[in-house]
Amino acid sequence: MTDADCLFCKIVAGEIPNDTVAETDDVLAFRDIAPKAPVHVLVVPKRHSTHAGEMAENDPELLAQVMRVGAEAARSEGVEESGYRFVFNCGGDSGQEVFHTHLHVMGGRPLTMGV
Ligand code: DGP
Repeated sequence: MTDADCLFCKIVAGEIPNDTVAETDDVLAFRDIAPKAPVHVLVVPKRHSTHAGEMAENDPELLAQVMRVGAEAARSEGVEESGYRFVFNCGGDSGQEVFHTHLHVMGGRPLTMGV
């Protein structure tokens, strides 16, 4: 399922260019357009869903794939040893701006709780 108005569905469909880091049949990982750390990769399921909390209930296997690809991206981006952060924003108060499930993988410098 895709949402015609969804930015990340358009990236998955190739309608908007992206800097791809990794891709599987079900998941795409690409660099964030406004990185908040030296490494900032977004990992998205190709199938549309609103956020990770929804996926955890409706499609936990695909959510696990998203996290696996995130861990592989951390390794390929060179931050596995130094450490990195996984972030899922879920809904408005979390700061979520794009309402298509995405995992932020951030690293490359010491991170604070404020990022
Ligand atoms: P969030 O606030 O959790 O919804 O994060 C959305 C992220 O998406 C934010 O860090 C910026 C990123 N972003 C927004 N538009 C684009 C885009 O067109 N391309 C890419 N690569 N990233 C985008």
